[in-house]
Amino acid sequence: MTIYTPTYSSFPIPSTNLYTQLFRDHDKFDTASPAFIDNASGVTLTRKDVKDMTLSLAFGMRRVLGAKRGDVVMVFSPNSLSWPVVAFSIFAAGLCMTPANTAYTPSELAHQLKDSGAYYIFVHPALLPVVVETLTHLGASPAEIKKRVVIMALKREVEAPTAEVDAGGWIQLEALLNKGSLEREEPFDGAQAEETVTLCYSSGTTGLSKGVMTMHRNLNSQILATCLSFPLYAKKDAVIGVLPFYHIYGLALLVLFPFSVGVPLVICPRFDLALFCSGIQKYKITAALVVPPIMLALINSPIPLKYDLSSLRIIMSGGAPLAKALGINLDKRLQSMGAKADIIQGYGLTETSPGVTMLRAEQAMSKMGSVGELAPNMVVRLVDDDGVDAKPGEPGELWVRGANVMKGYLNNPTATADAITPDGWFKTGDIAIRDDDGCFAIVDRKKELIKYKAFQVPPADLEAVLLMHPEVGDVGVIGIESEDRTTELPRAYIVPKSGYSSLPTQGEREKFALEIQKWIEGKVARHKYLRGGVVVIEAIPKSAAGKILRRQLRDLAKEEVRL
Ligand code: 4UV
Repeated sequence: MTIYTPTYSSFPIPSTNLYTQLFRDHDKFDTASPAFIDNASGVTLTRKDVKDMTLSLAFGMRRVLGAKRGDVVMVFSPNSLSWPVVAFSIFAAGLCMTPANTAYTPSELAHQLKDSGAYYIFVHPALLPVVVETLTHLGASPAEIKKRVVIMALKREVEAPTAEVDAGGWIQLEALLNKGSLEREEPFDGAQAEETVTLCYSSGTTGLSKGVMTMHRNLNSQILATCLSFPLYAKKDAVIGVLPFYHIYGLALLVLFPFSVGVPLVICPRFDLALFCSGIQKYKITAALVVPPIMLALINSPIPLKYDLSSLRIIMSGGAPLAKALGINLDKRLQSMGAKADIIQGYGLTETSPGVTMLRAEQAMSKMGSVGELAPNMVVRLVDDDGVDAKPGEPGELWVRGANVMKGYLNNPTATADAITPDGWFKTGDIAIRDDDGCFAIVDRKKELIKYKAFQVPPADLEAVLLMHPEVGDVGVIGIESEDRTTELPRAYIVPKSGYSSLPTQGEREKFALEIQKWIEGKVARHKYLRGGVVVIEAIPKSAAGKILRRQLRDLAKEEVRL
């Protein structure tokens, strides 16, 4: 068996809870320095603010709300100043956080809510209607809804809560603050390292979204590994936080990592290129963590030219493949603007908390397109379909073992057993090649997951919704490459209920396809829309066991003209 090991030395993973890890060096840093800054308003939380509020809110969660150790709390909010405070409080109070994608429709949110068993929901005021509709649909009474929902906004971040929210008598975040401090009332026992601290949702290699049981120790390991592979320094660096905090990439590398090393995070509620660039200029941002579509916008839009981006020293892409040309073009554009940053790439998964590999800054140019070296405390194998080692230099499925690998999928021992071998190898479903310098390139994806601009689109989700359409007999969903080759687009192959021959002309089939494409809008989150089109076919190719043969659909896609 060939096992590839990192060049970084391994280190012991602290067996404390994540709260302790985050605040371990708190007193070493200037506690009056900014920890989180709202990019739009400039409102700032100092490190002291964050610590005080965290302990106070953790107390409020336990003693005012009545949450008990291990309870699951949902967070449903775009990036905001209160986001890290709520997250840190959940960790401090010994609760478990399940952050939800803010684009979710009520039925998607209901799946995560039921599956995770979350009782309390911390929600941004603008998303309250989605939560109310979800809970009502799940049978909660108006009184119960009022007990479970907390409006997630701090007085200092909103002018005033919206009249509707205020009038509704909802529990406000502020009402849970200043009632006491968890530190004084309930000292930590430091024995939670193996407990689940977050439940982010991922479909893994197959099926519907599942709760990924990430342990305190997984995230402790991620934080310490990032200190080696992507070092940031207090007083020198500042990071811009535009990626969604509910996704493991944003959560680990924006919410947790900069804070734990004393570096401020400038928070953007959503991606707005002008606000993003003005934030870089205003706060002299040194590190930007992005996804390839943001890099594309930085290259192609005239907006960045209006700003001074010369403070940037490093830009990291992740979540989806970064084409070498994209990196090179961004480098050129930055240089044309008098800026110079190392453009690197990280690779990981929700299930690996997330870091598996990261390119070193000094290799940015020479290895552009590579996802870099293995992270500390992780080992990998590259294997073929039978679990046999790929020959050196040849592609194979990447299997990973080590400190970042999740405990398993919540309430789903079958999916866990399919994903993790008895000797601890997690099967990523990604095909990689390793070069002679120990750097990896992700060359293909074996699993069914589609990534639309780094957002997960599980085909099974879309198939289940499409089967609810009265005219859909059978369906298979795959991802196709966009014309500009920058992302995958979800595409559905559909067999009409009345049979293929019931739509004998191309015109009828196209009309049906367009109807379906429109019908799905509003029923699923926007990133799952069928941007890759709908194609009517005679039969969905399936194995003897009834499994959709997606490879055959992908072959079909290569031959077809996009509708
Ligand atoms: O579960 P998930 O949605 O997780 C992520 C995690 C992203 C990152 C980004 C930067 C990091 O440093 C890091 O540690 C983690 O997206 O989706 C996991 C799948 O996304 C694809 C791959 O198919 C994973 O199985 N993916 C993620 N990053 C890359 C990638 C990449 N750099 N290149 C190609 N595919």
